[in-house]
Amino acid sequence: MRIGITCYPTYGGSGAVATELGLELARRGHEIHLISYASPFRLRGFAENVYFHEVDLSGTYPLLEYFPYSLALAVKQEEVALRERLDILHVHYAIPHATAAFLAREMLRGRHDLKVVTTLHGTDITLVGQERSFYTVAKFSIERSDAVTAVSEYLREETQRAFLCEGCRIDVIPNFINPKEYYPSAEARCRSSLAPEGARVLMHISNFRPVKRVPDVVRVFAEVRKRVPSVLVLVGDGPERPQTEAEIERLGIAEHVRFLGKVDAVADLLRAADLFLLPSESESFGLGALEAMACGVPVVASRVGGIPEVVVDGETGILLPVGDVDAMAEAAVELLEPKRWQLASEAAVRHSRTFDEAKIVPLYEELYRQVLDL
Ligand code: GMT
Repeated sequence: MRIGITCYPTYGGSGAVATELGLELARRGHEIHLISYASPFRLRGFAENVYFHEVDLSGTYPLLEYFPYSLALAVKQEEVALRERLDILHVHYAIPHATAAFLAREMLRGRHDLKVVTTLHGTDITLVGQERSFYTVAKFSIERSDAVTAVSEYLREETQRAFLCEGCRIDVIPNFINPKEYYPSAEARCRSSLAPEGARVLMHISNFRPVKRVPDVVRVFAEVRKRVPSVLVLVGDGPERPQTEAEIERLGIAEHVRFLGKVDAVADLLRAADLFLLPSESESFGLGALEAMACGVPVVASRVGGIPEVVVDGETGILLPVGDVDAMAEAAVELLEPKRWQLASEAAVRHSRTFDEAKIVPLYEELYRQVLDL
C-alpha cells in the first residue's frame, strides 16, 4: 500500500509512534510518505521505502499575523496524495491533523480516492479536543475520518464520553515496541557515566509538560535517595523545566541529578536505568513506561488513564494515586530491593513483548485493508 503519515515531528509519544509505525510498515514492504513541518525526531537517517515531505511554513504576508499551519498542511497532504497516488492518509493527533486530512480528501474528491485514518493519542482528546474553541472541530474531524483508532481502551471510552458518540466505532490499537531496539542488557554502555559504582539509576523521560508532574519525580527521588544511594536522570525538555530545576535546588539534591535534555534514541539510556518514574496527572498510554519495561526497567507510575493497561500493578511495576509522592517513594525503594527488582524486571520484559510491533502493526494493516475494501 502507499501510505501517507502525518504527525508532530517534535519530542513526544505520538510523533514517536507514528514514525516507528511508518518505519515498520516500510520494512513490511509498504511505501511510506511522512508529511510534517519538520523531519520527525525518530526518523534517523535513510530508510528504504520512506519519504519525507516538508510542509512549507515560510509563507509571509503582512495580513497573516498568524500563519495558517492547518491549511498549509492540507495543501501538502493533497499534493502528496495526488502525486504519489496514496491509498491511505494516516494522521496522528486529531488537532489539527484530522481536520487538515478531511480538507485534503475533500479537495481531491472526483480526482483521487483517499481514505483518512485518524489515531487518537491522548491530549488531543483529554486536553486540546475538549477546549471550547476546538471541541466542535475535533468532534467533526473524528466523525468524518474513514477509521479512528485509540491507543488504549481508556482513551476510546474517554473519546466516546467526551464527544457523546457512544455508538461510533473506535478501534483500540495499542502502542508497540521494536524488541530489537528495546531489550535489556546487564552491561549498559552509558551506566558508568551516569552514576557512580553502586548507585541506582532512577529515570524519567518526557516532554516536561505540566501533565507529567515532573516536580513529583524530583520529590520521589529525594525521598528514595535518603534510603538508597542513587542518581536521578532526567531526559527531555519542555515548559516545566524551570519548576523542576527550582524543586531540585529547593531540595538540595542538584549534585545527584543529571539533566540530559532531549535525546532522540533513548533505548541505550533506558538500559542503564533501574527504575522508571511516571507520576503523570493523566496519561492515555505511557509509551515511555512501555519502552522502559522492554529494557527490563520496572515502573513506578500513577494509576491513571491507560497506564494500568500497560504496567501490571504489583508485577511489572507499582501504580499509585496521582500526587502520592510518599507512597511512590516507598514503592521505588521496595522495587529496588535486588530480589524484587529481578522478578519485576523479568516480568516487565515478558509483558512488554505483548506489545511487540510484529503483533501490533498487522492490526493497522488489517484496518487499512478494511477501509480500502480489499
Ligand atoms: O501529551 C503528551 O505527553 C504527548 C503525547 C503526544 O501525542 O506526543 O502523548 C500522548 O501520546 C502518547 C503516544 O500514544 C501516549 O503514550 C501518551 O500517554 C499520551 N500522553 C498523554 O495522554 C498525556
